[in-house]
Amino acid sequence: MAETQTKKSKKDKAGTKSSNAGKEESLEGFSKEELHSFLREMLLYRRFEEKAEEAYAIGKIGGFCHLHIGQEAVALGFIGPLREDDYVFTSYRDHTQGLAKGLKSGPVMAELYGREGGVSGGKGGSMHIFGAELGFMGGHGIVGGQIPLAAGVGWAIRYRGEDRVCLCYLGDAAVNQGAFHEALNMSAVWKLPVIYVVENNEYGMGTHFERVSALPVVDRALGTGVPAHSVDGQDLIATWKLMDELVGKVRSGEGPQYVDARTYRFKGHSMSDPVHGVYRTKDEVEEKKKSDDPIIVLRDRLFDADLLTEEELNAMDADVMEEVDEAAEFAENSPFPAEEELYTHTYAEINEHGRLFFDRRDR
Ligand SMILES: Cc1ncc(C[n+]2csc(CCOP(=O)(O)OP(=O)(O)O)c2C)c(N)n1
Ligand SMILES: [Mg+2]
Repeated sequence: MAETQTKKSKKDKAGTKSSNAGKEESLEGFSKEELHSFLREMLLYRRFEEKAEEAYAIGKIGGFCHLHIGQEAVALGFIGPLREDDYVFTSYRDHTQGLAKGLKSGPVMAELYGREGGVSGGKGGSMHIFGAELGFMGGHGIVGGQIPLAAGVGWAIRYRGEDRVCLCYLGDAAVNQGAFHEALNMSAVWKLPVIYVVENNEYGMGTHFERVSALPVVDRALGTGVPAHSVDGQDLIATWKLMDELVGKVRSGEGPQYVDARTYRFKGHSMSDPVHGVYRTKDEVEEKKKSDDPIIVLRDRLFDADLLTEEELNAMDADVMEEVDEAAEFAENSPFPAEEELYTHTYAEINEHGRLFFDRRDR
């Protein structure tokens, strides 16, 4: 993301400085240290994903790999205000949310590389980043599959009388799944402590949301009784503030909430897809990258408020680059899982007749 390093003055001259119109959420309430940590965190996600992209291109990562580039503020803005013992569920576009919930970059990268040191032992890959001990409940490849699971965890929280919160991310295309409506309805009836966040990046693979929905994303919770909100998901500060407020409501027993987080994917649907293809224009993507890059939006706001210098930004970037290089090195040095691992963490065993049967041995 060379653009992040571009000098502000240069950008101003070129007239390409990110437009902060409508993105003037006050920085009040955040210390300079906090704001710097936000920027560093989002830079880490970006550099991590760029490294994954590079590793995929040279065959170090195989299978599916969906990047979150462009959507970083949605990861940090919703997970940041949570407590360590809160839960997070997400879809297959899951690397940065795992990092945001506290997973280390080395084991996340090793999972992408399919190595033993990965967070899922190298057997889950990009779509199955997990960290149950940190409340990070995955990484789900079935569109909408995580929604009823999150409702189930919400129910468990209530049953145990805890004040934890469960955050459930889903893509815009997932609101057309039956499970979405069933889970939201039950969540409202039982006042479950779940916050459903739609990462509304406008597309489900190559299909624009308007082609598959008569109503906008924010209205799709209508009829379930779950209160709905819409936020500029490219504005970290606005996103963080909204989430902070919602977490307070949910923790105090008000029941579920629903958020339409308006965002945009800067890369193709997955690593095997073109950046724009025929479903959106190159200009559309370029325009969004210029006006709506969440890292540039925050960076420029800090520059404008004299809360960040070029030197500080460069040092921050060098620091995350080093962390990401170390993550790749960690992945590289981790062995592939042993062959016997094919038979662990699975429900199946081969019985004496050579047939596959369900098995609960390792659970
Ligand atoms: C039940 C199901 N149907 C279809 C697919 C194939 N599929 C994978 S991703 C995807 C699009 C999902 O888009 P969205 O929910 O908007 O998430 P995004 O990729 O934009 O993050 C589809 C249809 C799937 N994985 N699961
Ligand atoms: Mg989408």
